Amino acid sequence: MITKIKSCLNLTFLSLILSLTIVTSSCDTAEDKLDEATQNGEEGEGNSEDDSSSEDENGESSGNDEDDSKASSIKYGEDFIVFEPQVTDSELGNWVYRKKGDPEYFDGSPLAPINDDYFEFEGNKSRGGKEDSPLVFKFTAPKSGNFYFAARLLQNFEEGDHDDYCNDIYVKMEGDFTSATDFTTDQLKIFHKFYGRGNNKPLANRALGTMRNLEIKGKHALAIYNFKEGEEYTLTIAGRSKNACIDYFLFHHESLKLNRNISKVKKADMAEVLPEEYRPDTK
Ligand SMILES: [Ca+2]
Repeated sequence: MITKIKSCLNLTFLSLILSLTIVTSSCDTAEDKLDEATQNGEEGEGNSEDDSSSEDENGESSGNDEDDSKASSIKYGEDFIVFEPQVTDSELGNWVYRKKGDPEYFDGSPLAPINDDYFEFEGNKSRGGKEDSPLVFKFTAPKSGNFYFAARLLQNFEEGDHDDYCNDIYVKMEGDFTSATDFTTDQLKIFHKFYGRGNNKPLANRALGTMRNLEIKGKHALAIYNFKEGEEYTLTIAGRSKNACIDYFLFHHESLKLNRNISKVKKADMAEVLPEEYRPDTK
């Protein structure tokens, strides 16, 4: 009898444990569900993070709005192409986009940088260095023939710099072109120094001027490319000397004879000596 009661109690105890186990396991299930819910919640937060990152993207797009404020496009004429460095999609690396209001920005005189902005190279030394921070520009030739290449230059000198410092970059060209200068086509396809000098008459130590010469193995010549109408070309520039600043680039067809205007004036500022249509459009 006692044994029977014991077995009965054991059975009751067992069923109690079983029930508890079921309750507990159902609690686990509930916890699991809570966990799942939390995970979902986290995923939800993740989503909201995604949302916030899309807000960031929007933020970036407001950054892009800022970019828009610096946005510039390639201006095509019948026989010229002009563009500011900020049209590039490349990573800027050691190039800095300077705009009026930046404490480092230099206004220039008598003609300020077009659109009150320019790119300044902050790598290397002011006397030069190796190719750094390449920027790529793609454009289509509006006409066949020989195009001179020029860049409006600002030499943002530092104390002690010579006037031939901060005055060069590297350039190379890709596409279906031939050389129209003293260098071979193959030489124009790899980086070489492209340099100029500023007009420092109105200023003691800073100048806006023109880059238009290549230097290859001690030889100097104008940068002239023979393009084919409708073909796309890729110009790549890279930083060479620190504090060399580029306001804009111009390819001008030889029939325009613009190079004469630049050659007539010592240390000419291309923006000053060429008609206004050969400058980038202003905003
Ligand atoms: Ca500019």
